[in-house]
Amino acid sequence: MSVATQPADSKHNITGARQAYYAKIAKDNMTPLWEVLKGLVTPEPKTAFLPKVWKFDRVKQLMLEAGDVITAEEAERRVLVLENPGVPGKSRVTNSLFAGIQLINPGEIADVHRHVSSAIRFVLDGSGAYTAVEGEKTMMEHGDFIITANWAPHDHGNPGKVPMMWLDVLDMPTVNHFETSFSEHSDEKMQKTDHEDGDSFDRYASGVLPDGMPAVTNRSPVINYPYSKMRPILERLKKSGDIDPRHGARVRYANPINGGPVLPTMGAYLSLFPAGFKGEPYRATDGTIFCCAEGQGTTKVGDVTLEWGVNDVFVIPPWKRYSHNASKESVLFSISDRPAQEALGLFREGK
Ligand code: 1HN
Repeated sequence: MSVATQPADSKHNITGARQAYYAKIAKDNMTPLWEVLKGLVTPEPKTAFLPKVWKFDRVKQLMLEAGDVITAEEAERRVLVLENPGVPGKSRVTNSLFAGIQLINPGEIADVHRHVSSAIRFVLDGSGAYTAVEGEKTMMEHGDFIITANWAPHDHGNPGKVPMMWLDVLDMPTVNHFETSFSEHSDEKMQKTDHEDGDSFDRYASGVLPDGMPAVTNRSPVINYPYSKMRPILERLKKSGDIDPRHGARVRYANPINGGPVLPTMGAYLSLFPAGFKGEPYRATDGTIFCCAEGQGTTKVGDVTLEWGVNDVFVIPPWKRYSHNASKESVLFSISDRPAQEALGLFREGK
């Protein structure tokens, strides 16, 4: 008997009738919204992702062991995925972002490829290695922030003497959410680099722009934002007292053409916290990945306290209230999908 033709007095059997009806409509690939509505349209953001810190001492040891079990060439990219413990098996650190640590040993290369996913690198440990992006070969130094935009050819190599490690963050889960992934491998092992190291920074981020250049505005033309250039700016902010009670003395990595985010899908900041900084609480809808470039401190997220030091990486899920404390003068890099949320009108922040 269908629900519609049930006599009014059959209330006692309503559950059975509904179940039968649900089973029936399931065969037509339909399901009742009223059974799932509350879980779909939540009054506040709901997340299965958890706060978590990866300590660099341990990460470094495990990365070096990865160097014993596989070459960079065999792996294509020798990366250990930072898996959020709340959502294992999905290669995600937040719902929209991938994070991993990459190792290139002396003498190794990671050859040329490109993909729709944009990537950023934040350099952790070592020196003497390079990343080549769109014809610019940039040497990697601790704290450098390197972008590889959508479809930009890129390769890495380590002609130096020590292992090189960095944090990779990609918008891959976002690209895969839209089911828009393309990728291709080049036959070249290394791309031809006809732009000297630092070319894109000097060319586009020095207060002038090449005249007549078409203004590409949805991504930054700068390949590397070197730590050696960013760190003194934080010092200026600190000295002039431009210190946000939540975020410290903070700069946003910008597209020098229009001041917008470096990439449409990911935005990044660099924050300095004076020694003894006790941050006010903050929360926002963008799950955020932090990496400590200098110093030592803790970040309180709800009942959890994450302790961090140099090169540790930690993640704060969306809409979880957190506050930073620095025992020493500290610098934190951070990255999230905030530009994407803002473009879609989704971003919210608060106390
Ligand atoms: C990738 O292409 C790189 O080019 C690093 O260095 C990490 C993680 C997932 C997919 C592609 C790289 C990656 C990646």
